[in-house]
Amino acid sequence: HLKESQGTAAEAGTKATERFAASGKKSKLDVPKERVSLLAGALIKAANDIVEEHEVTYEEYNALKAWLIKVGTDGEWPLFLDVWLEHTVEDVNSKERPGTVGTIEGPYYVSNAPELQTPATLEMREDEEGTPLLFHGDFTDTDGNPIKDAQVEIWHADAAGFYSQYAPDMPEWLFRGTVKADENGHFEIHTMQPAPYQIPTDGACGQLIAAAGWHAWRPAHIHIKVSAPGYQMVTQQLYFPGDPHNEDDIASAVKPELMLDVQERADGSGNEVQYDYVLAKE
Ligand code: MBD
Ligand code: FE
Repeated sequence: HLKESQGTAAEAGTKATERFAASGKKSKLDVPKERVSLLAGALIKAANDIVEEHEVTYEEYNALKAWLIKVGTDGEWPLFLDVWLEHTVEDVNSKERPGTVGTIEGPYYVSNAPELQTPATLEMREDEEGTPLLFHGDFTDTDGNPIKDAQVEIWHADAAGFYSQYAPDMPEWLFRGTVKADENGHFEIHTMQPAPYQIPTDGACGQLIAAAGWHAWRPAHIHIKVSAPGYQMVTQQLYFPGDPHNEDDIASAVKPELMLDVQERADGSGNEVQYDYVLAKE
């Protein structure tokens, strides 16, 4: 499947934009007037300060205007914001929460992925490329007691770096699932190790990256949302030691606590990793 076509940045961006518009997140636009004035004012001032400090020319101003318009027409506002801003929003908002560390959600989450009981196998194609990975762990509360009715929502890219529902010709729920832990809070998920991921290079974000001489890579990662009734949800990603992009993730979303300790399975059937979740009460 490494030859599957990626589709265009605008196709993926448009889907991400539509998905965001349809999600509950957008209905929370009732930010109080005082905060809007404070935050929008601070943002506008910061931009004006940059113009003054760096003596921005009209050529540069018009390049910016054209580029911002293209971010919208390519549907890349979710991508742009999640890559270059969400990490700080996540940091600021998770500081006080005890238990398992989180990181950004990114633009490619899809809610209501098929429910699977543990031990679960994520949907994949018959000749799926990659190294099999058995990902397992246990849920406890912050006192070390097992948690009942916990679930792991998991989504990740395939070995070619593509996400189902955001690239053409992929099964709808490929590498996406909602895995129910057992009554002891234990879960087991069979999947394939994802590959490093390059954000789309043919859209507005890719244009910025090329124009600035940056790179478009994120390290290989597995996206997770863990939850249980009465506990705070944790959104995070898990990473693989040795990935060259763990140190220079374009989305600044790697933390040491999110590094997996991957082992080869004794029977040679691929890799295995344990990662435990500690959830804080609501
Ligand atoms: C991704 O897969 C991702 O996780 C983030 C944060 C941004 C772009 C693509
Ligand atoms: Fe991702």
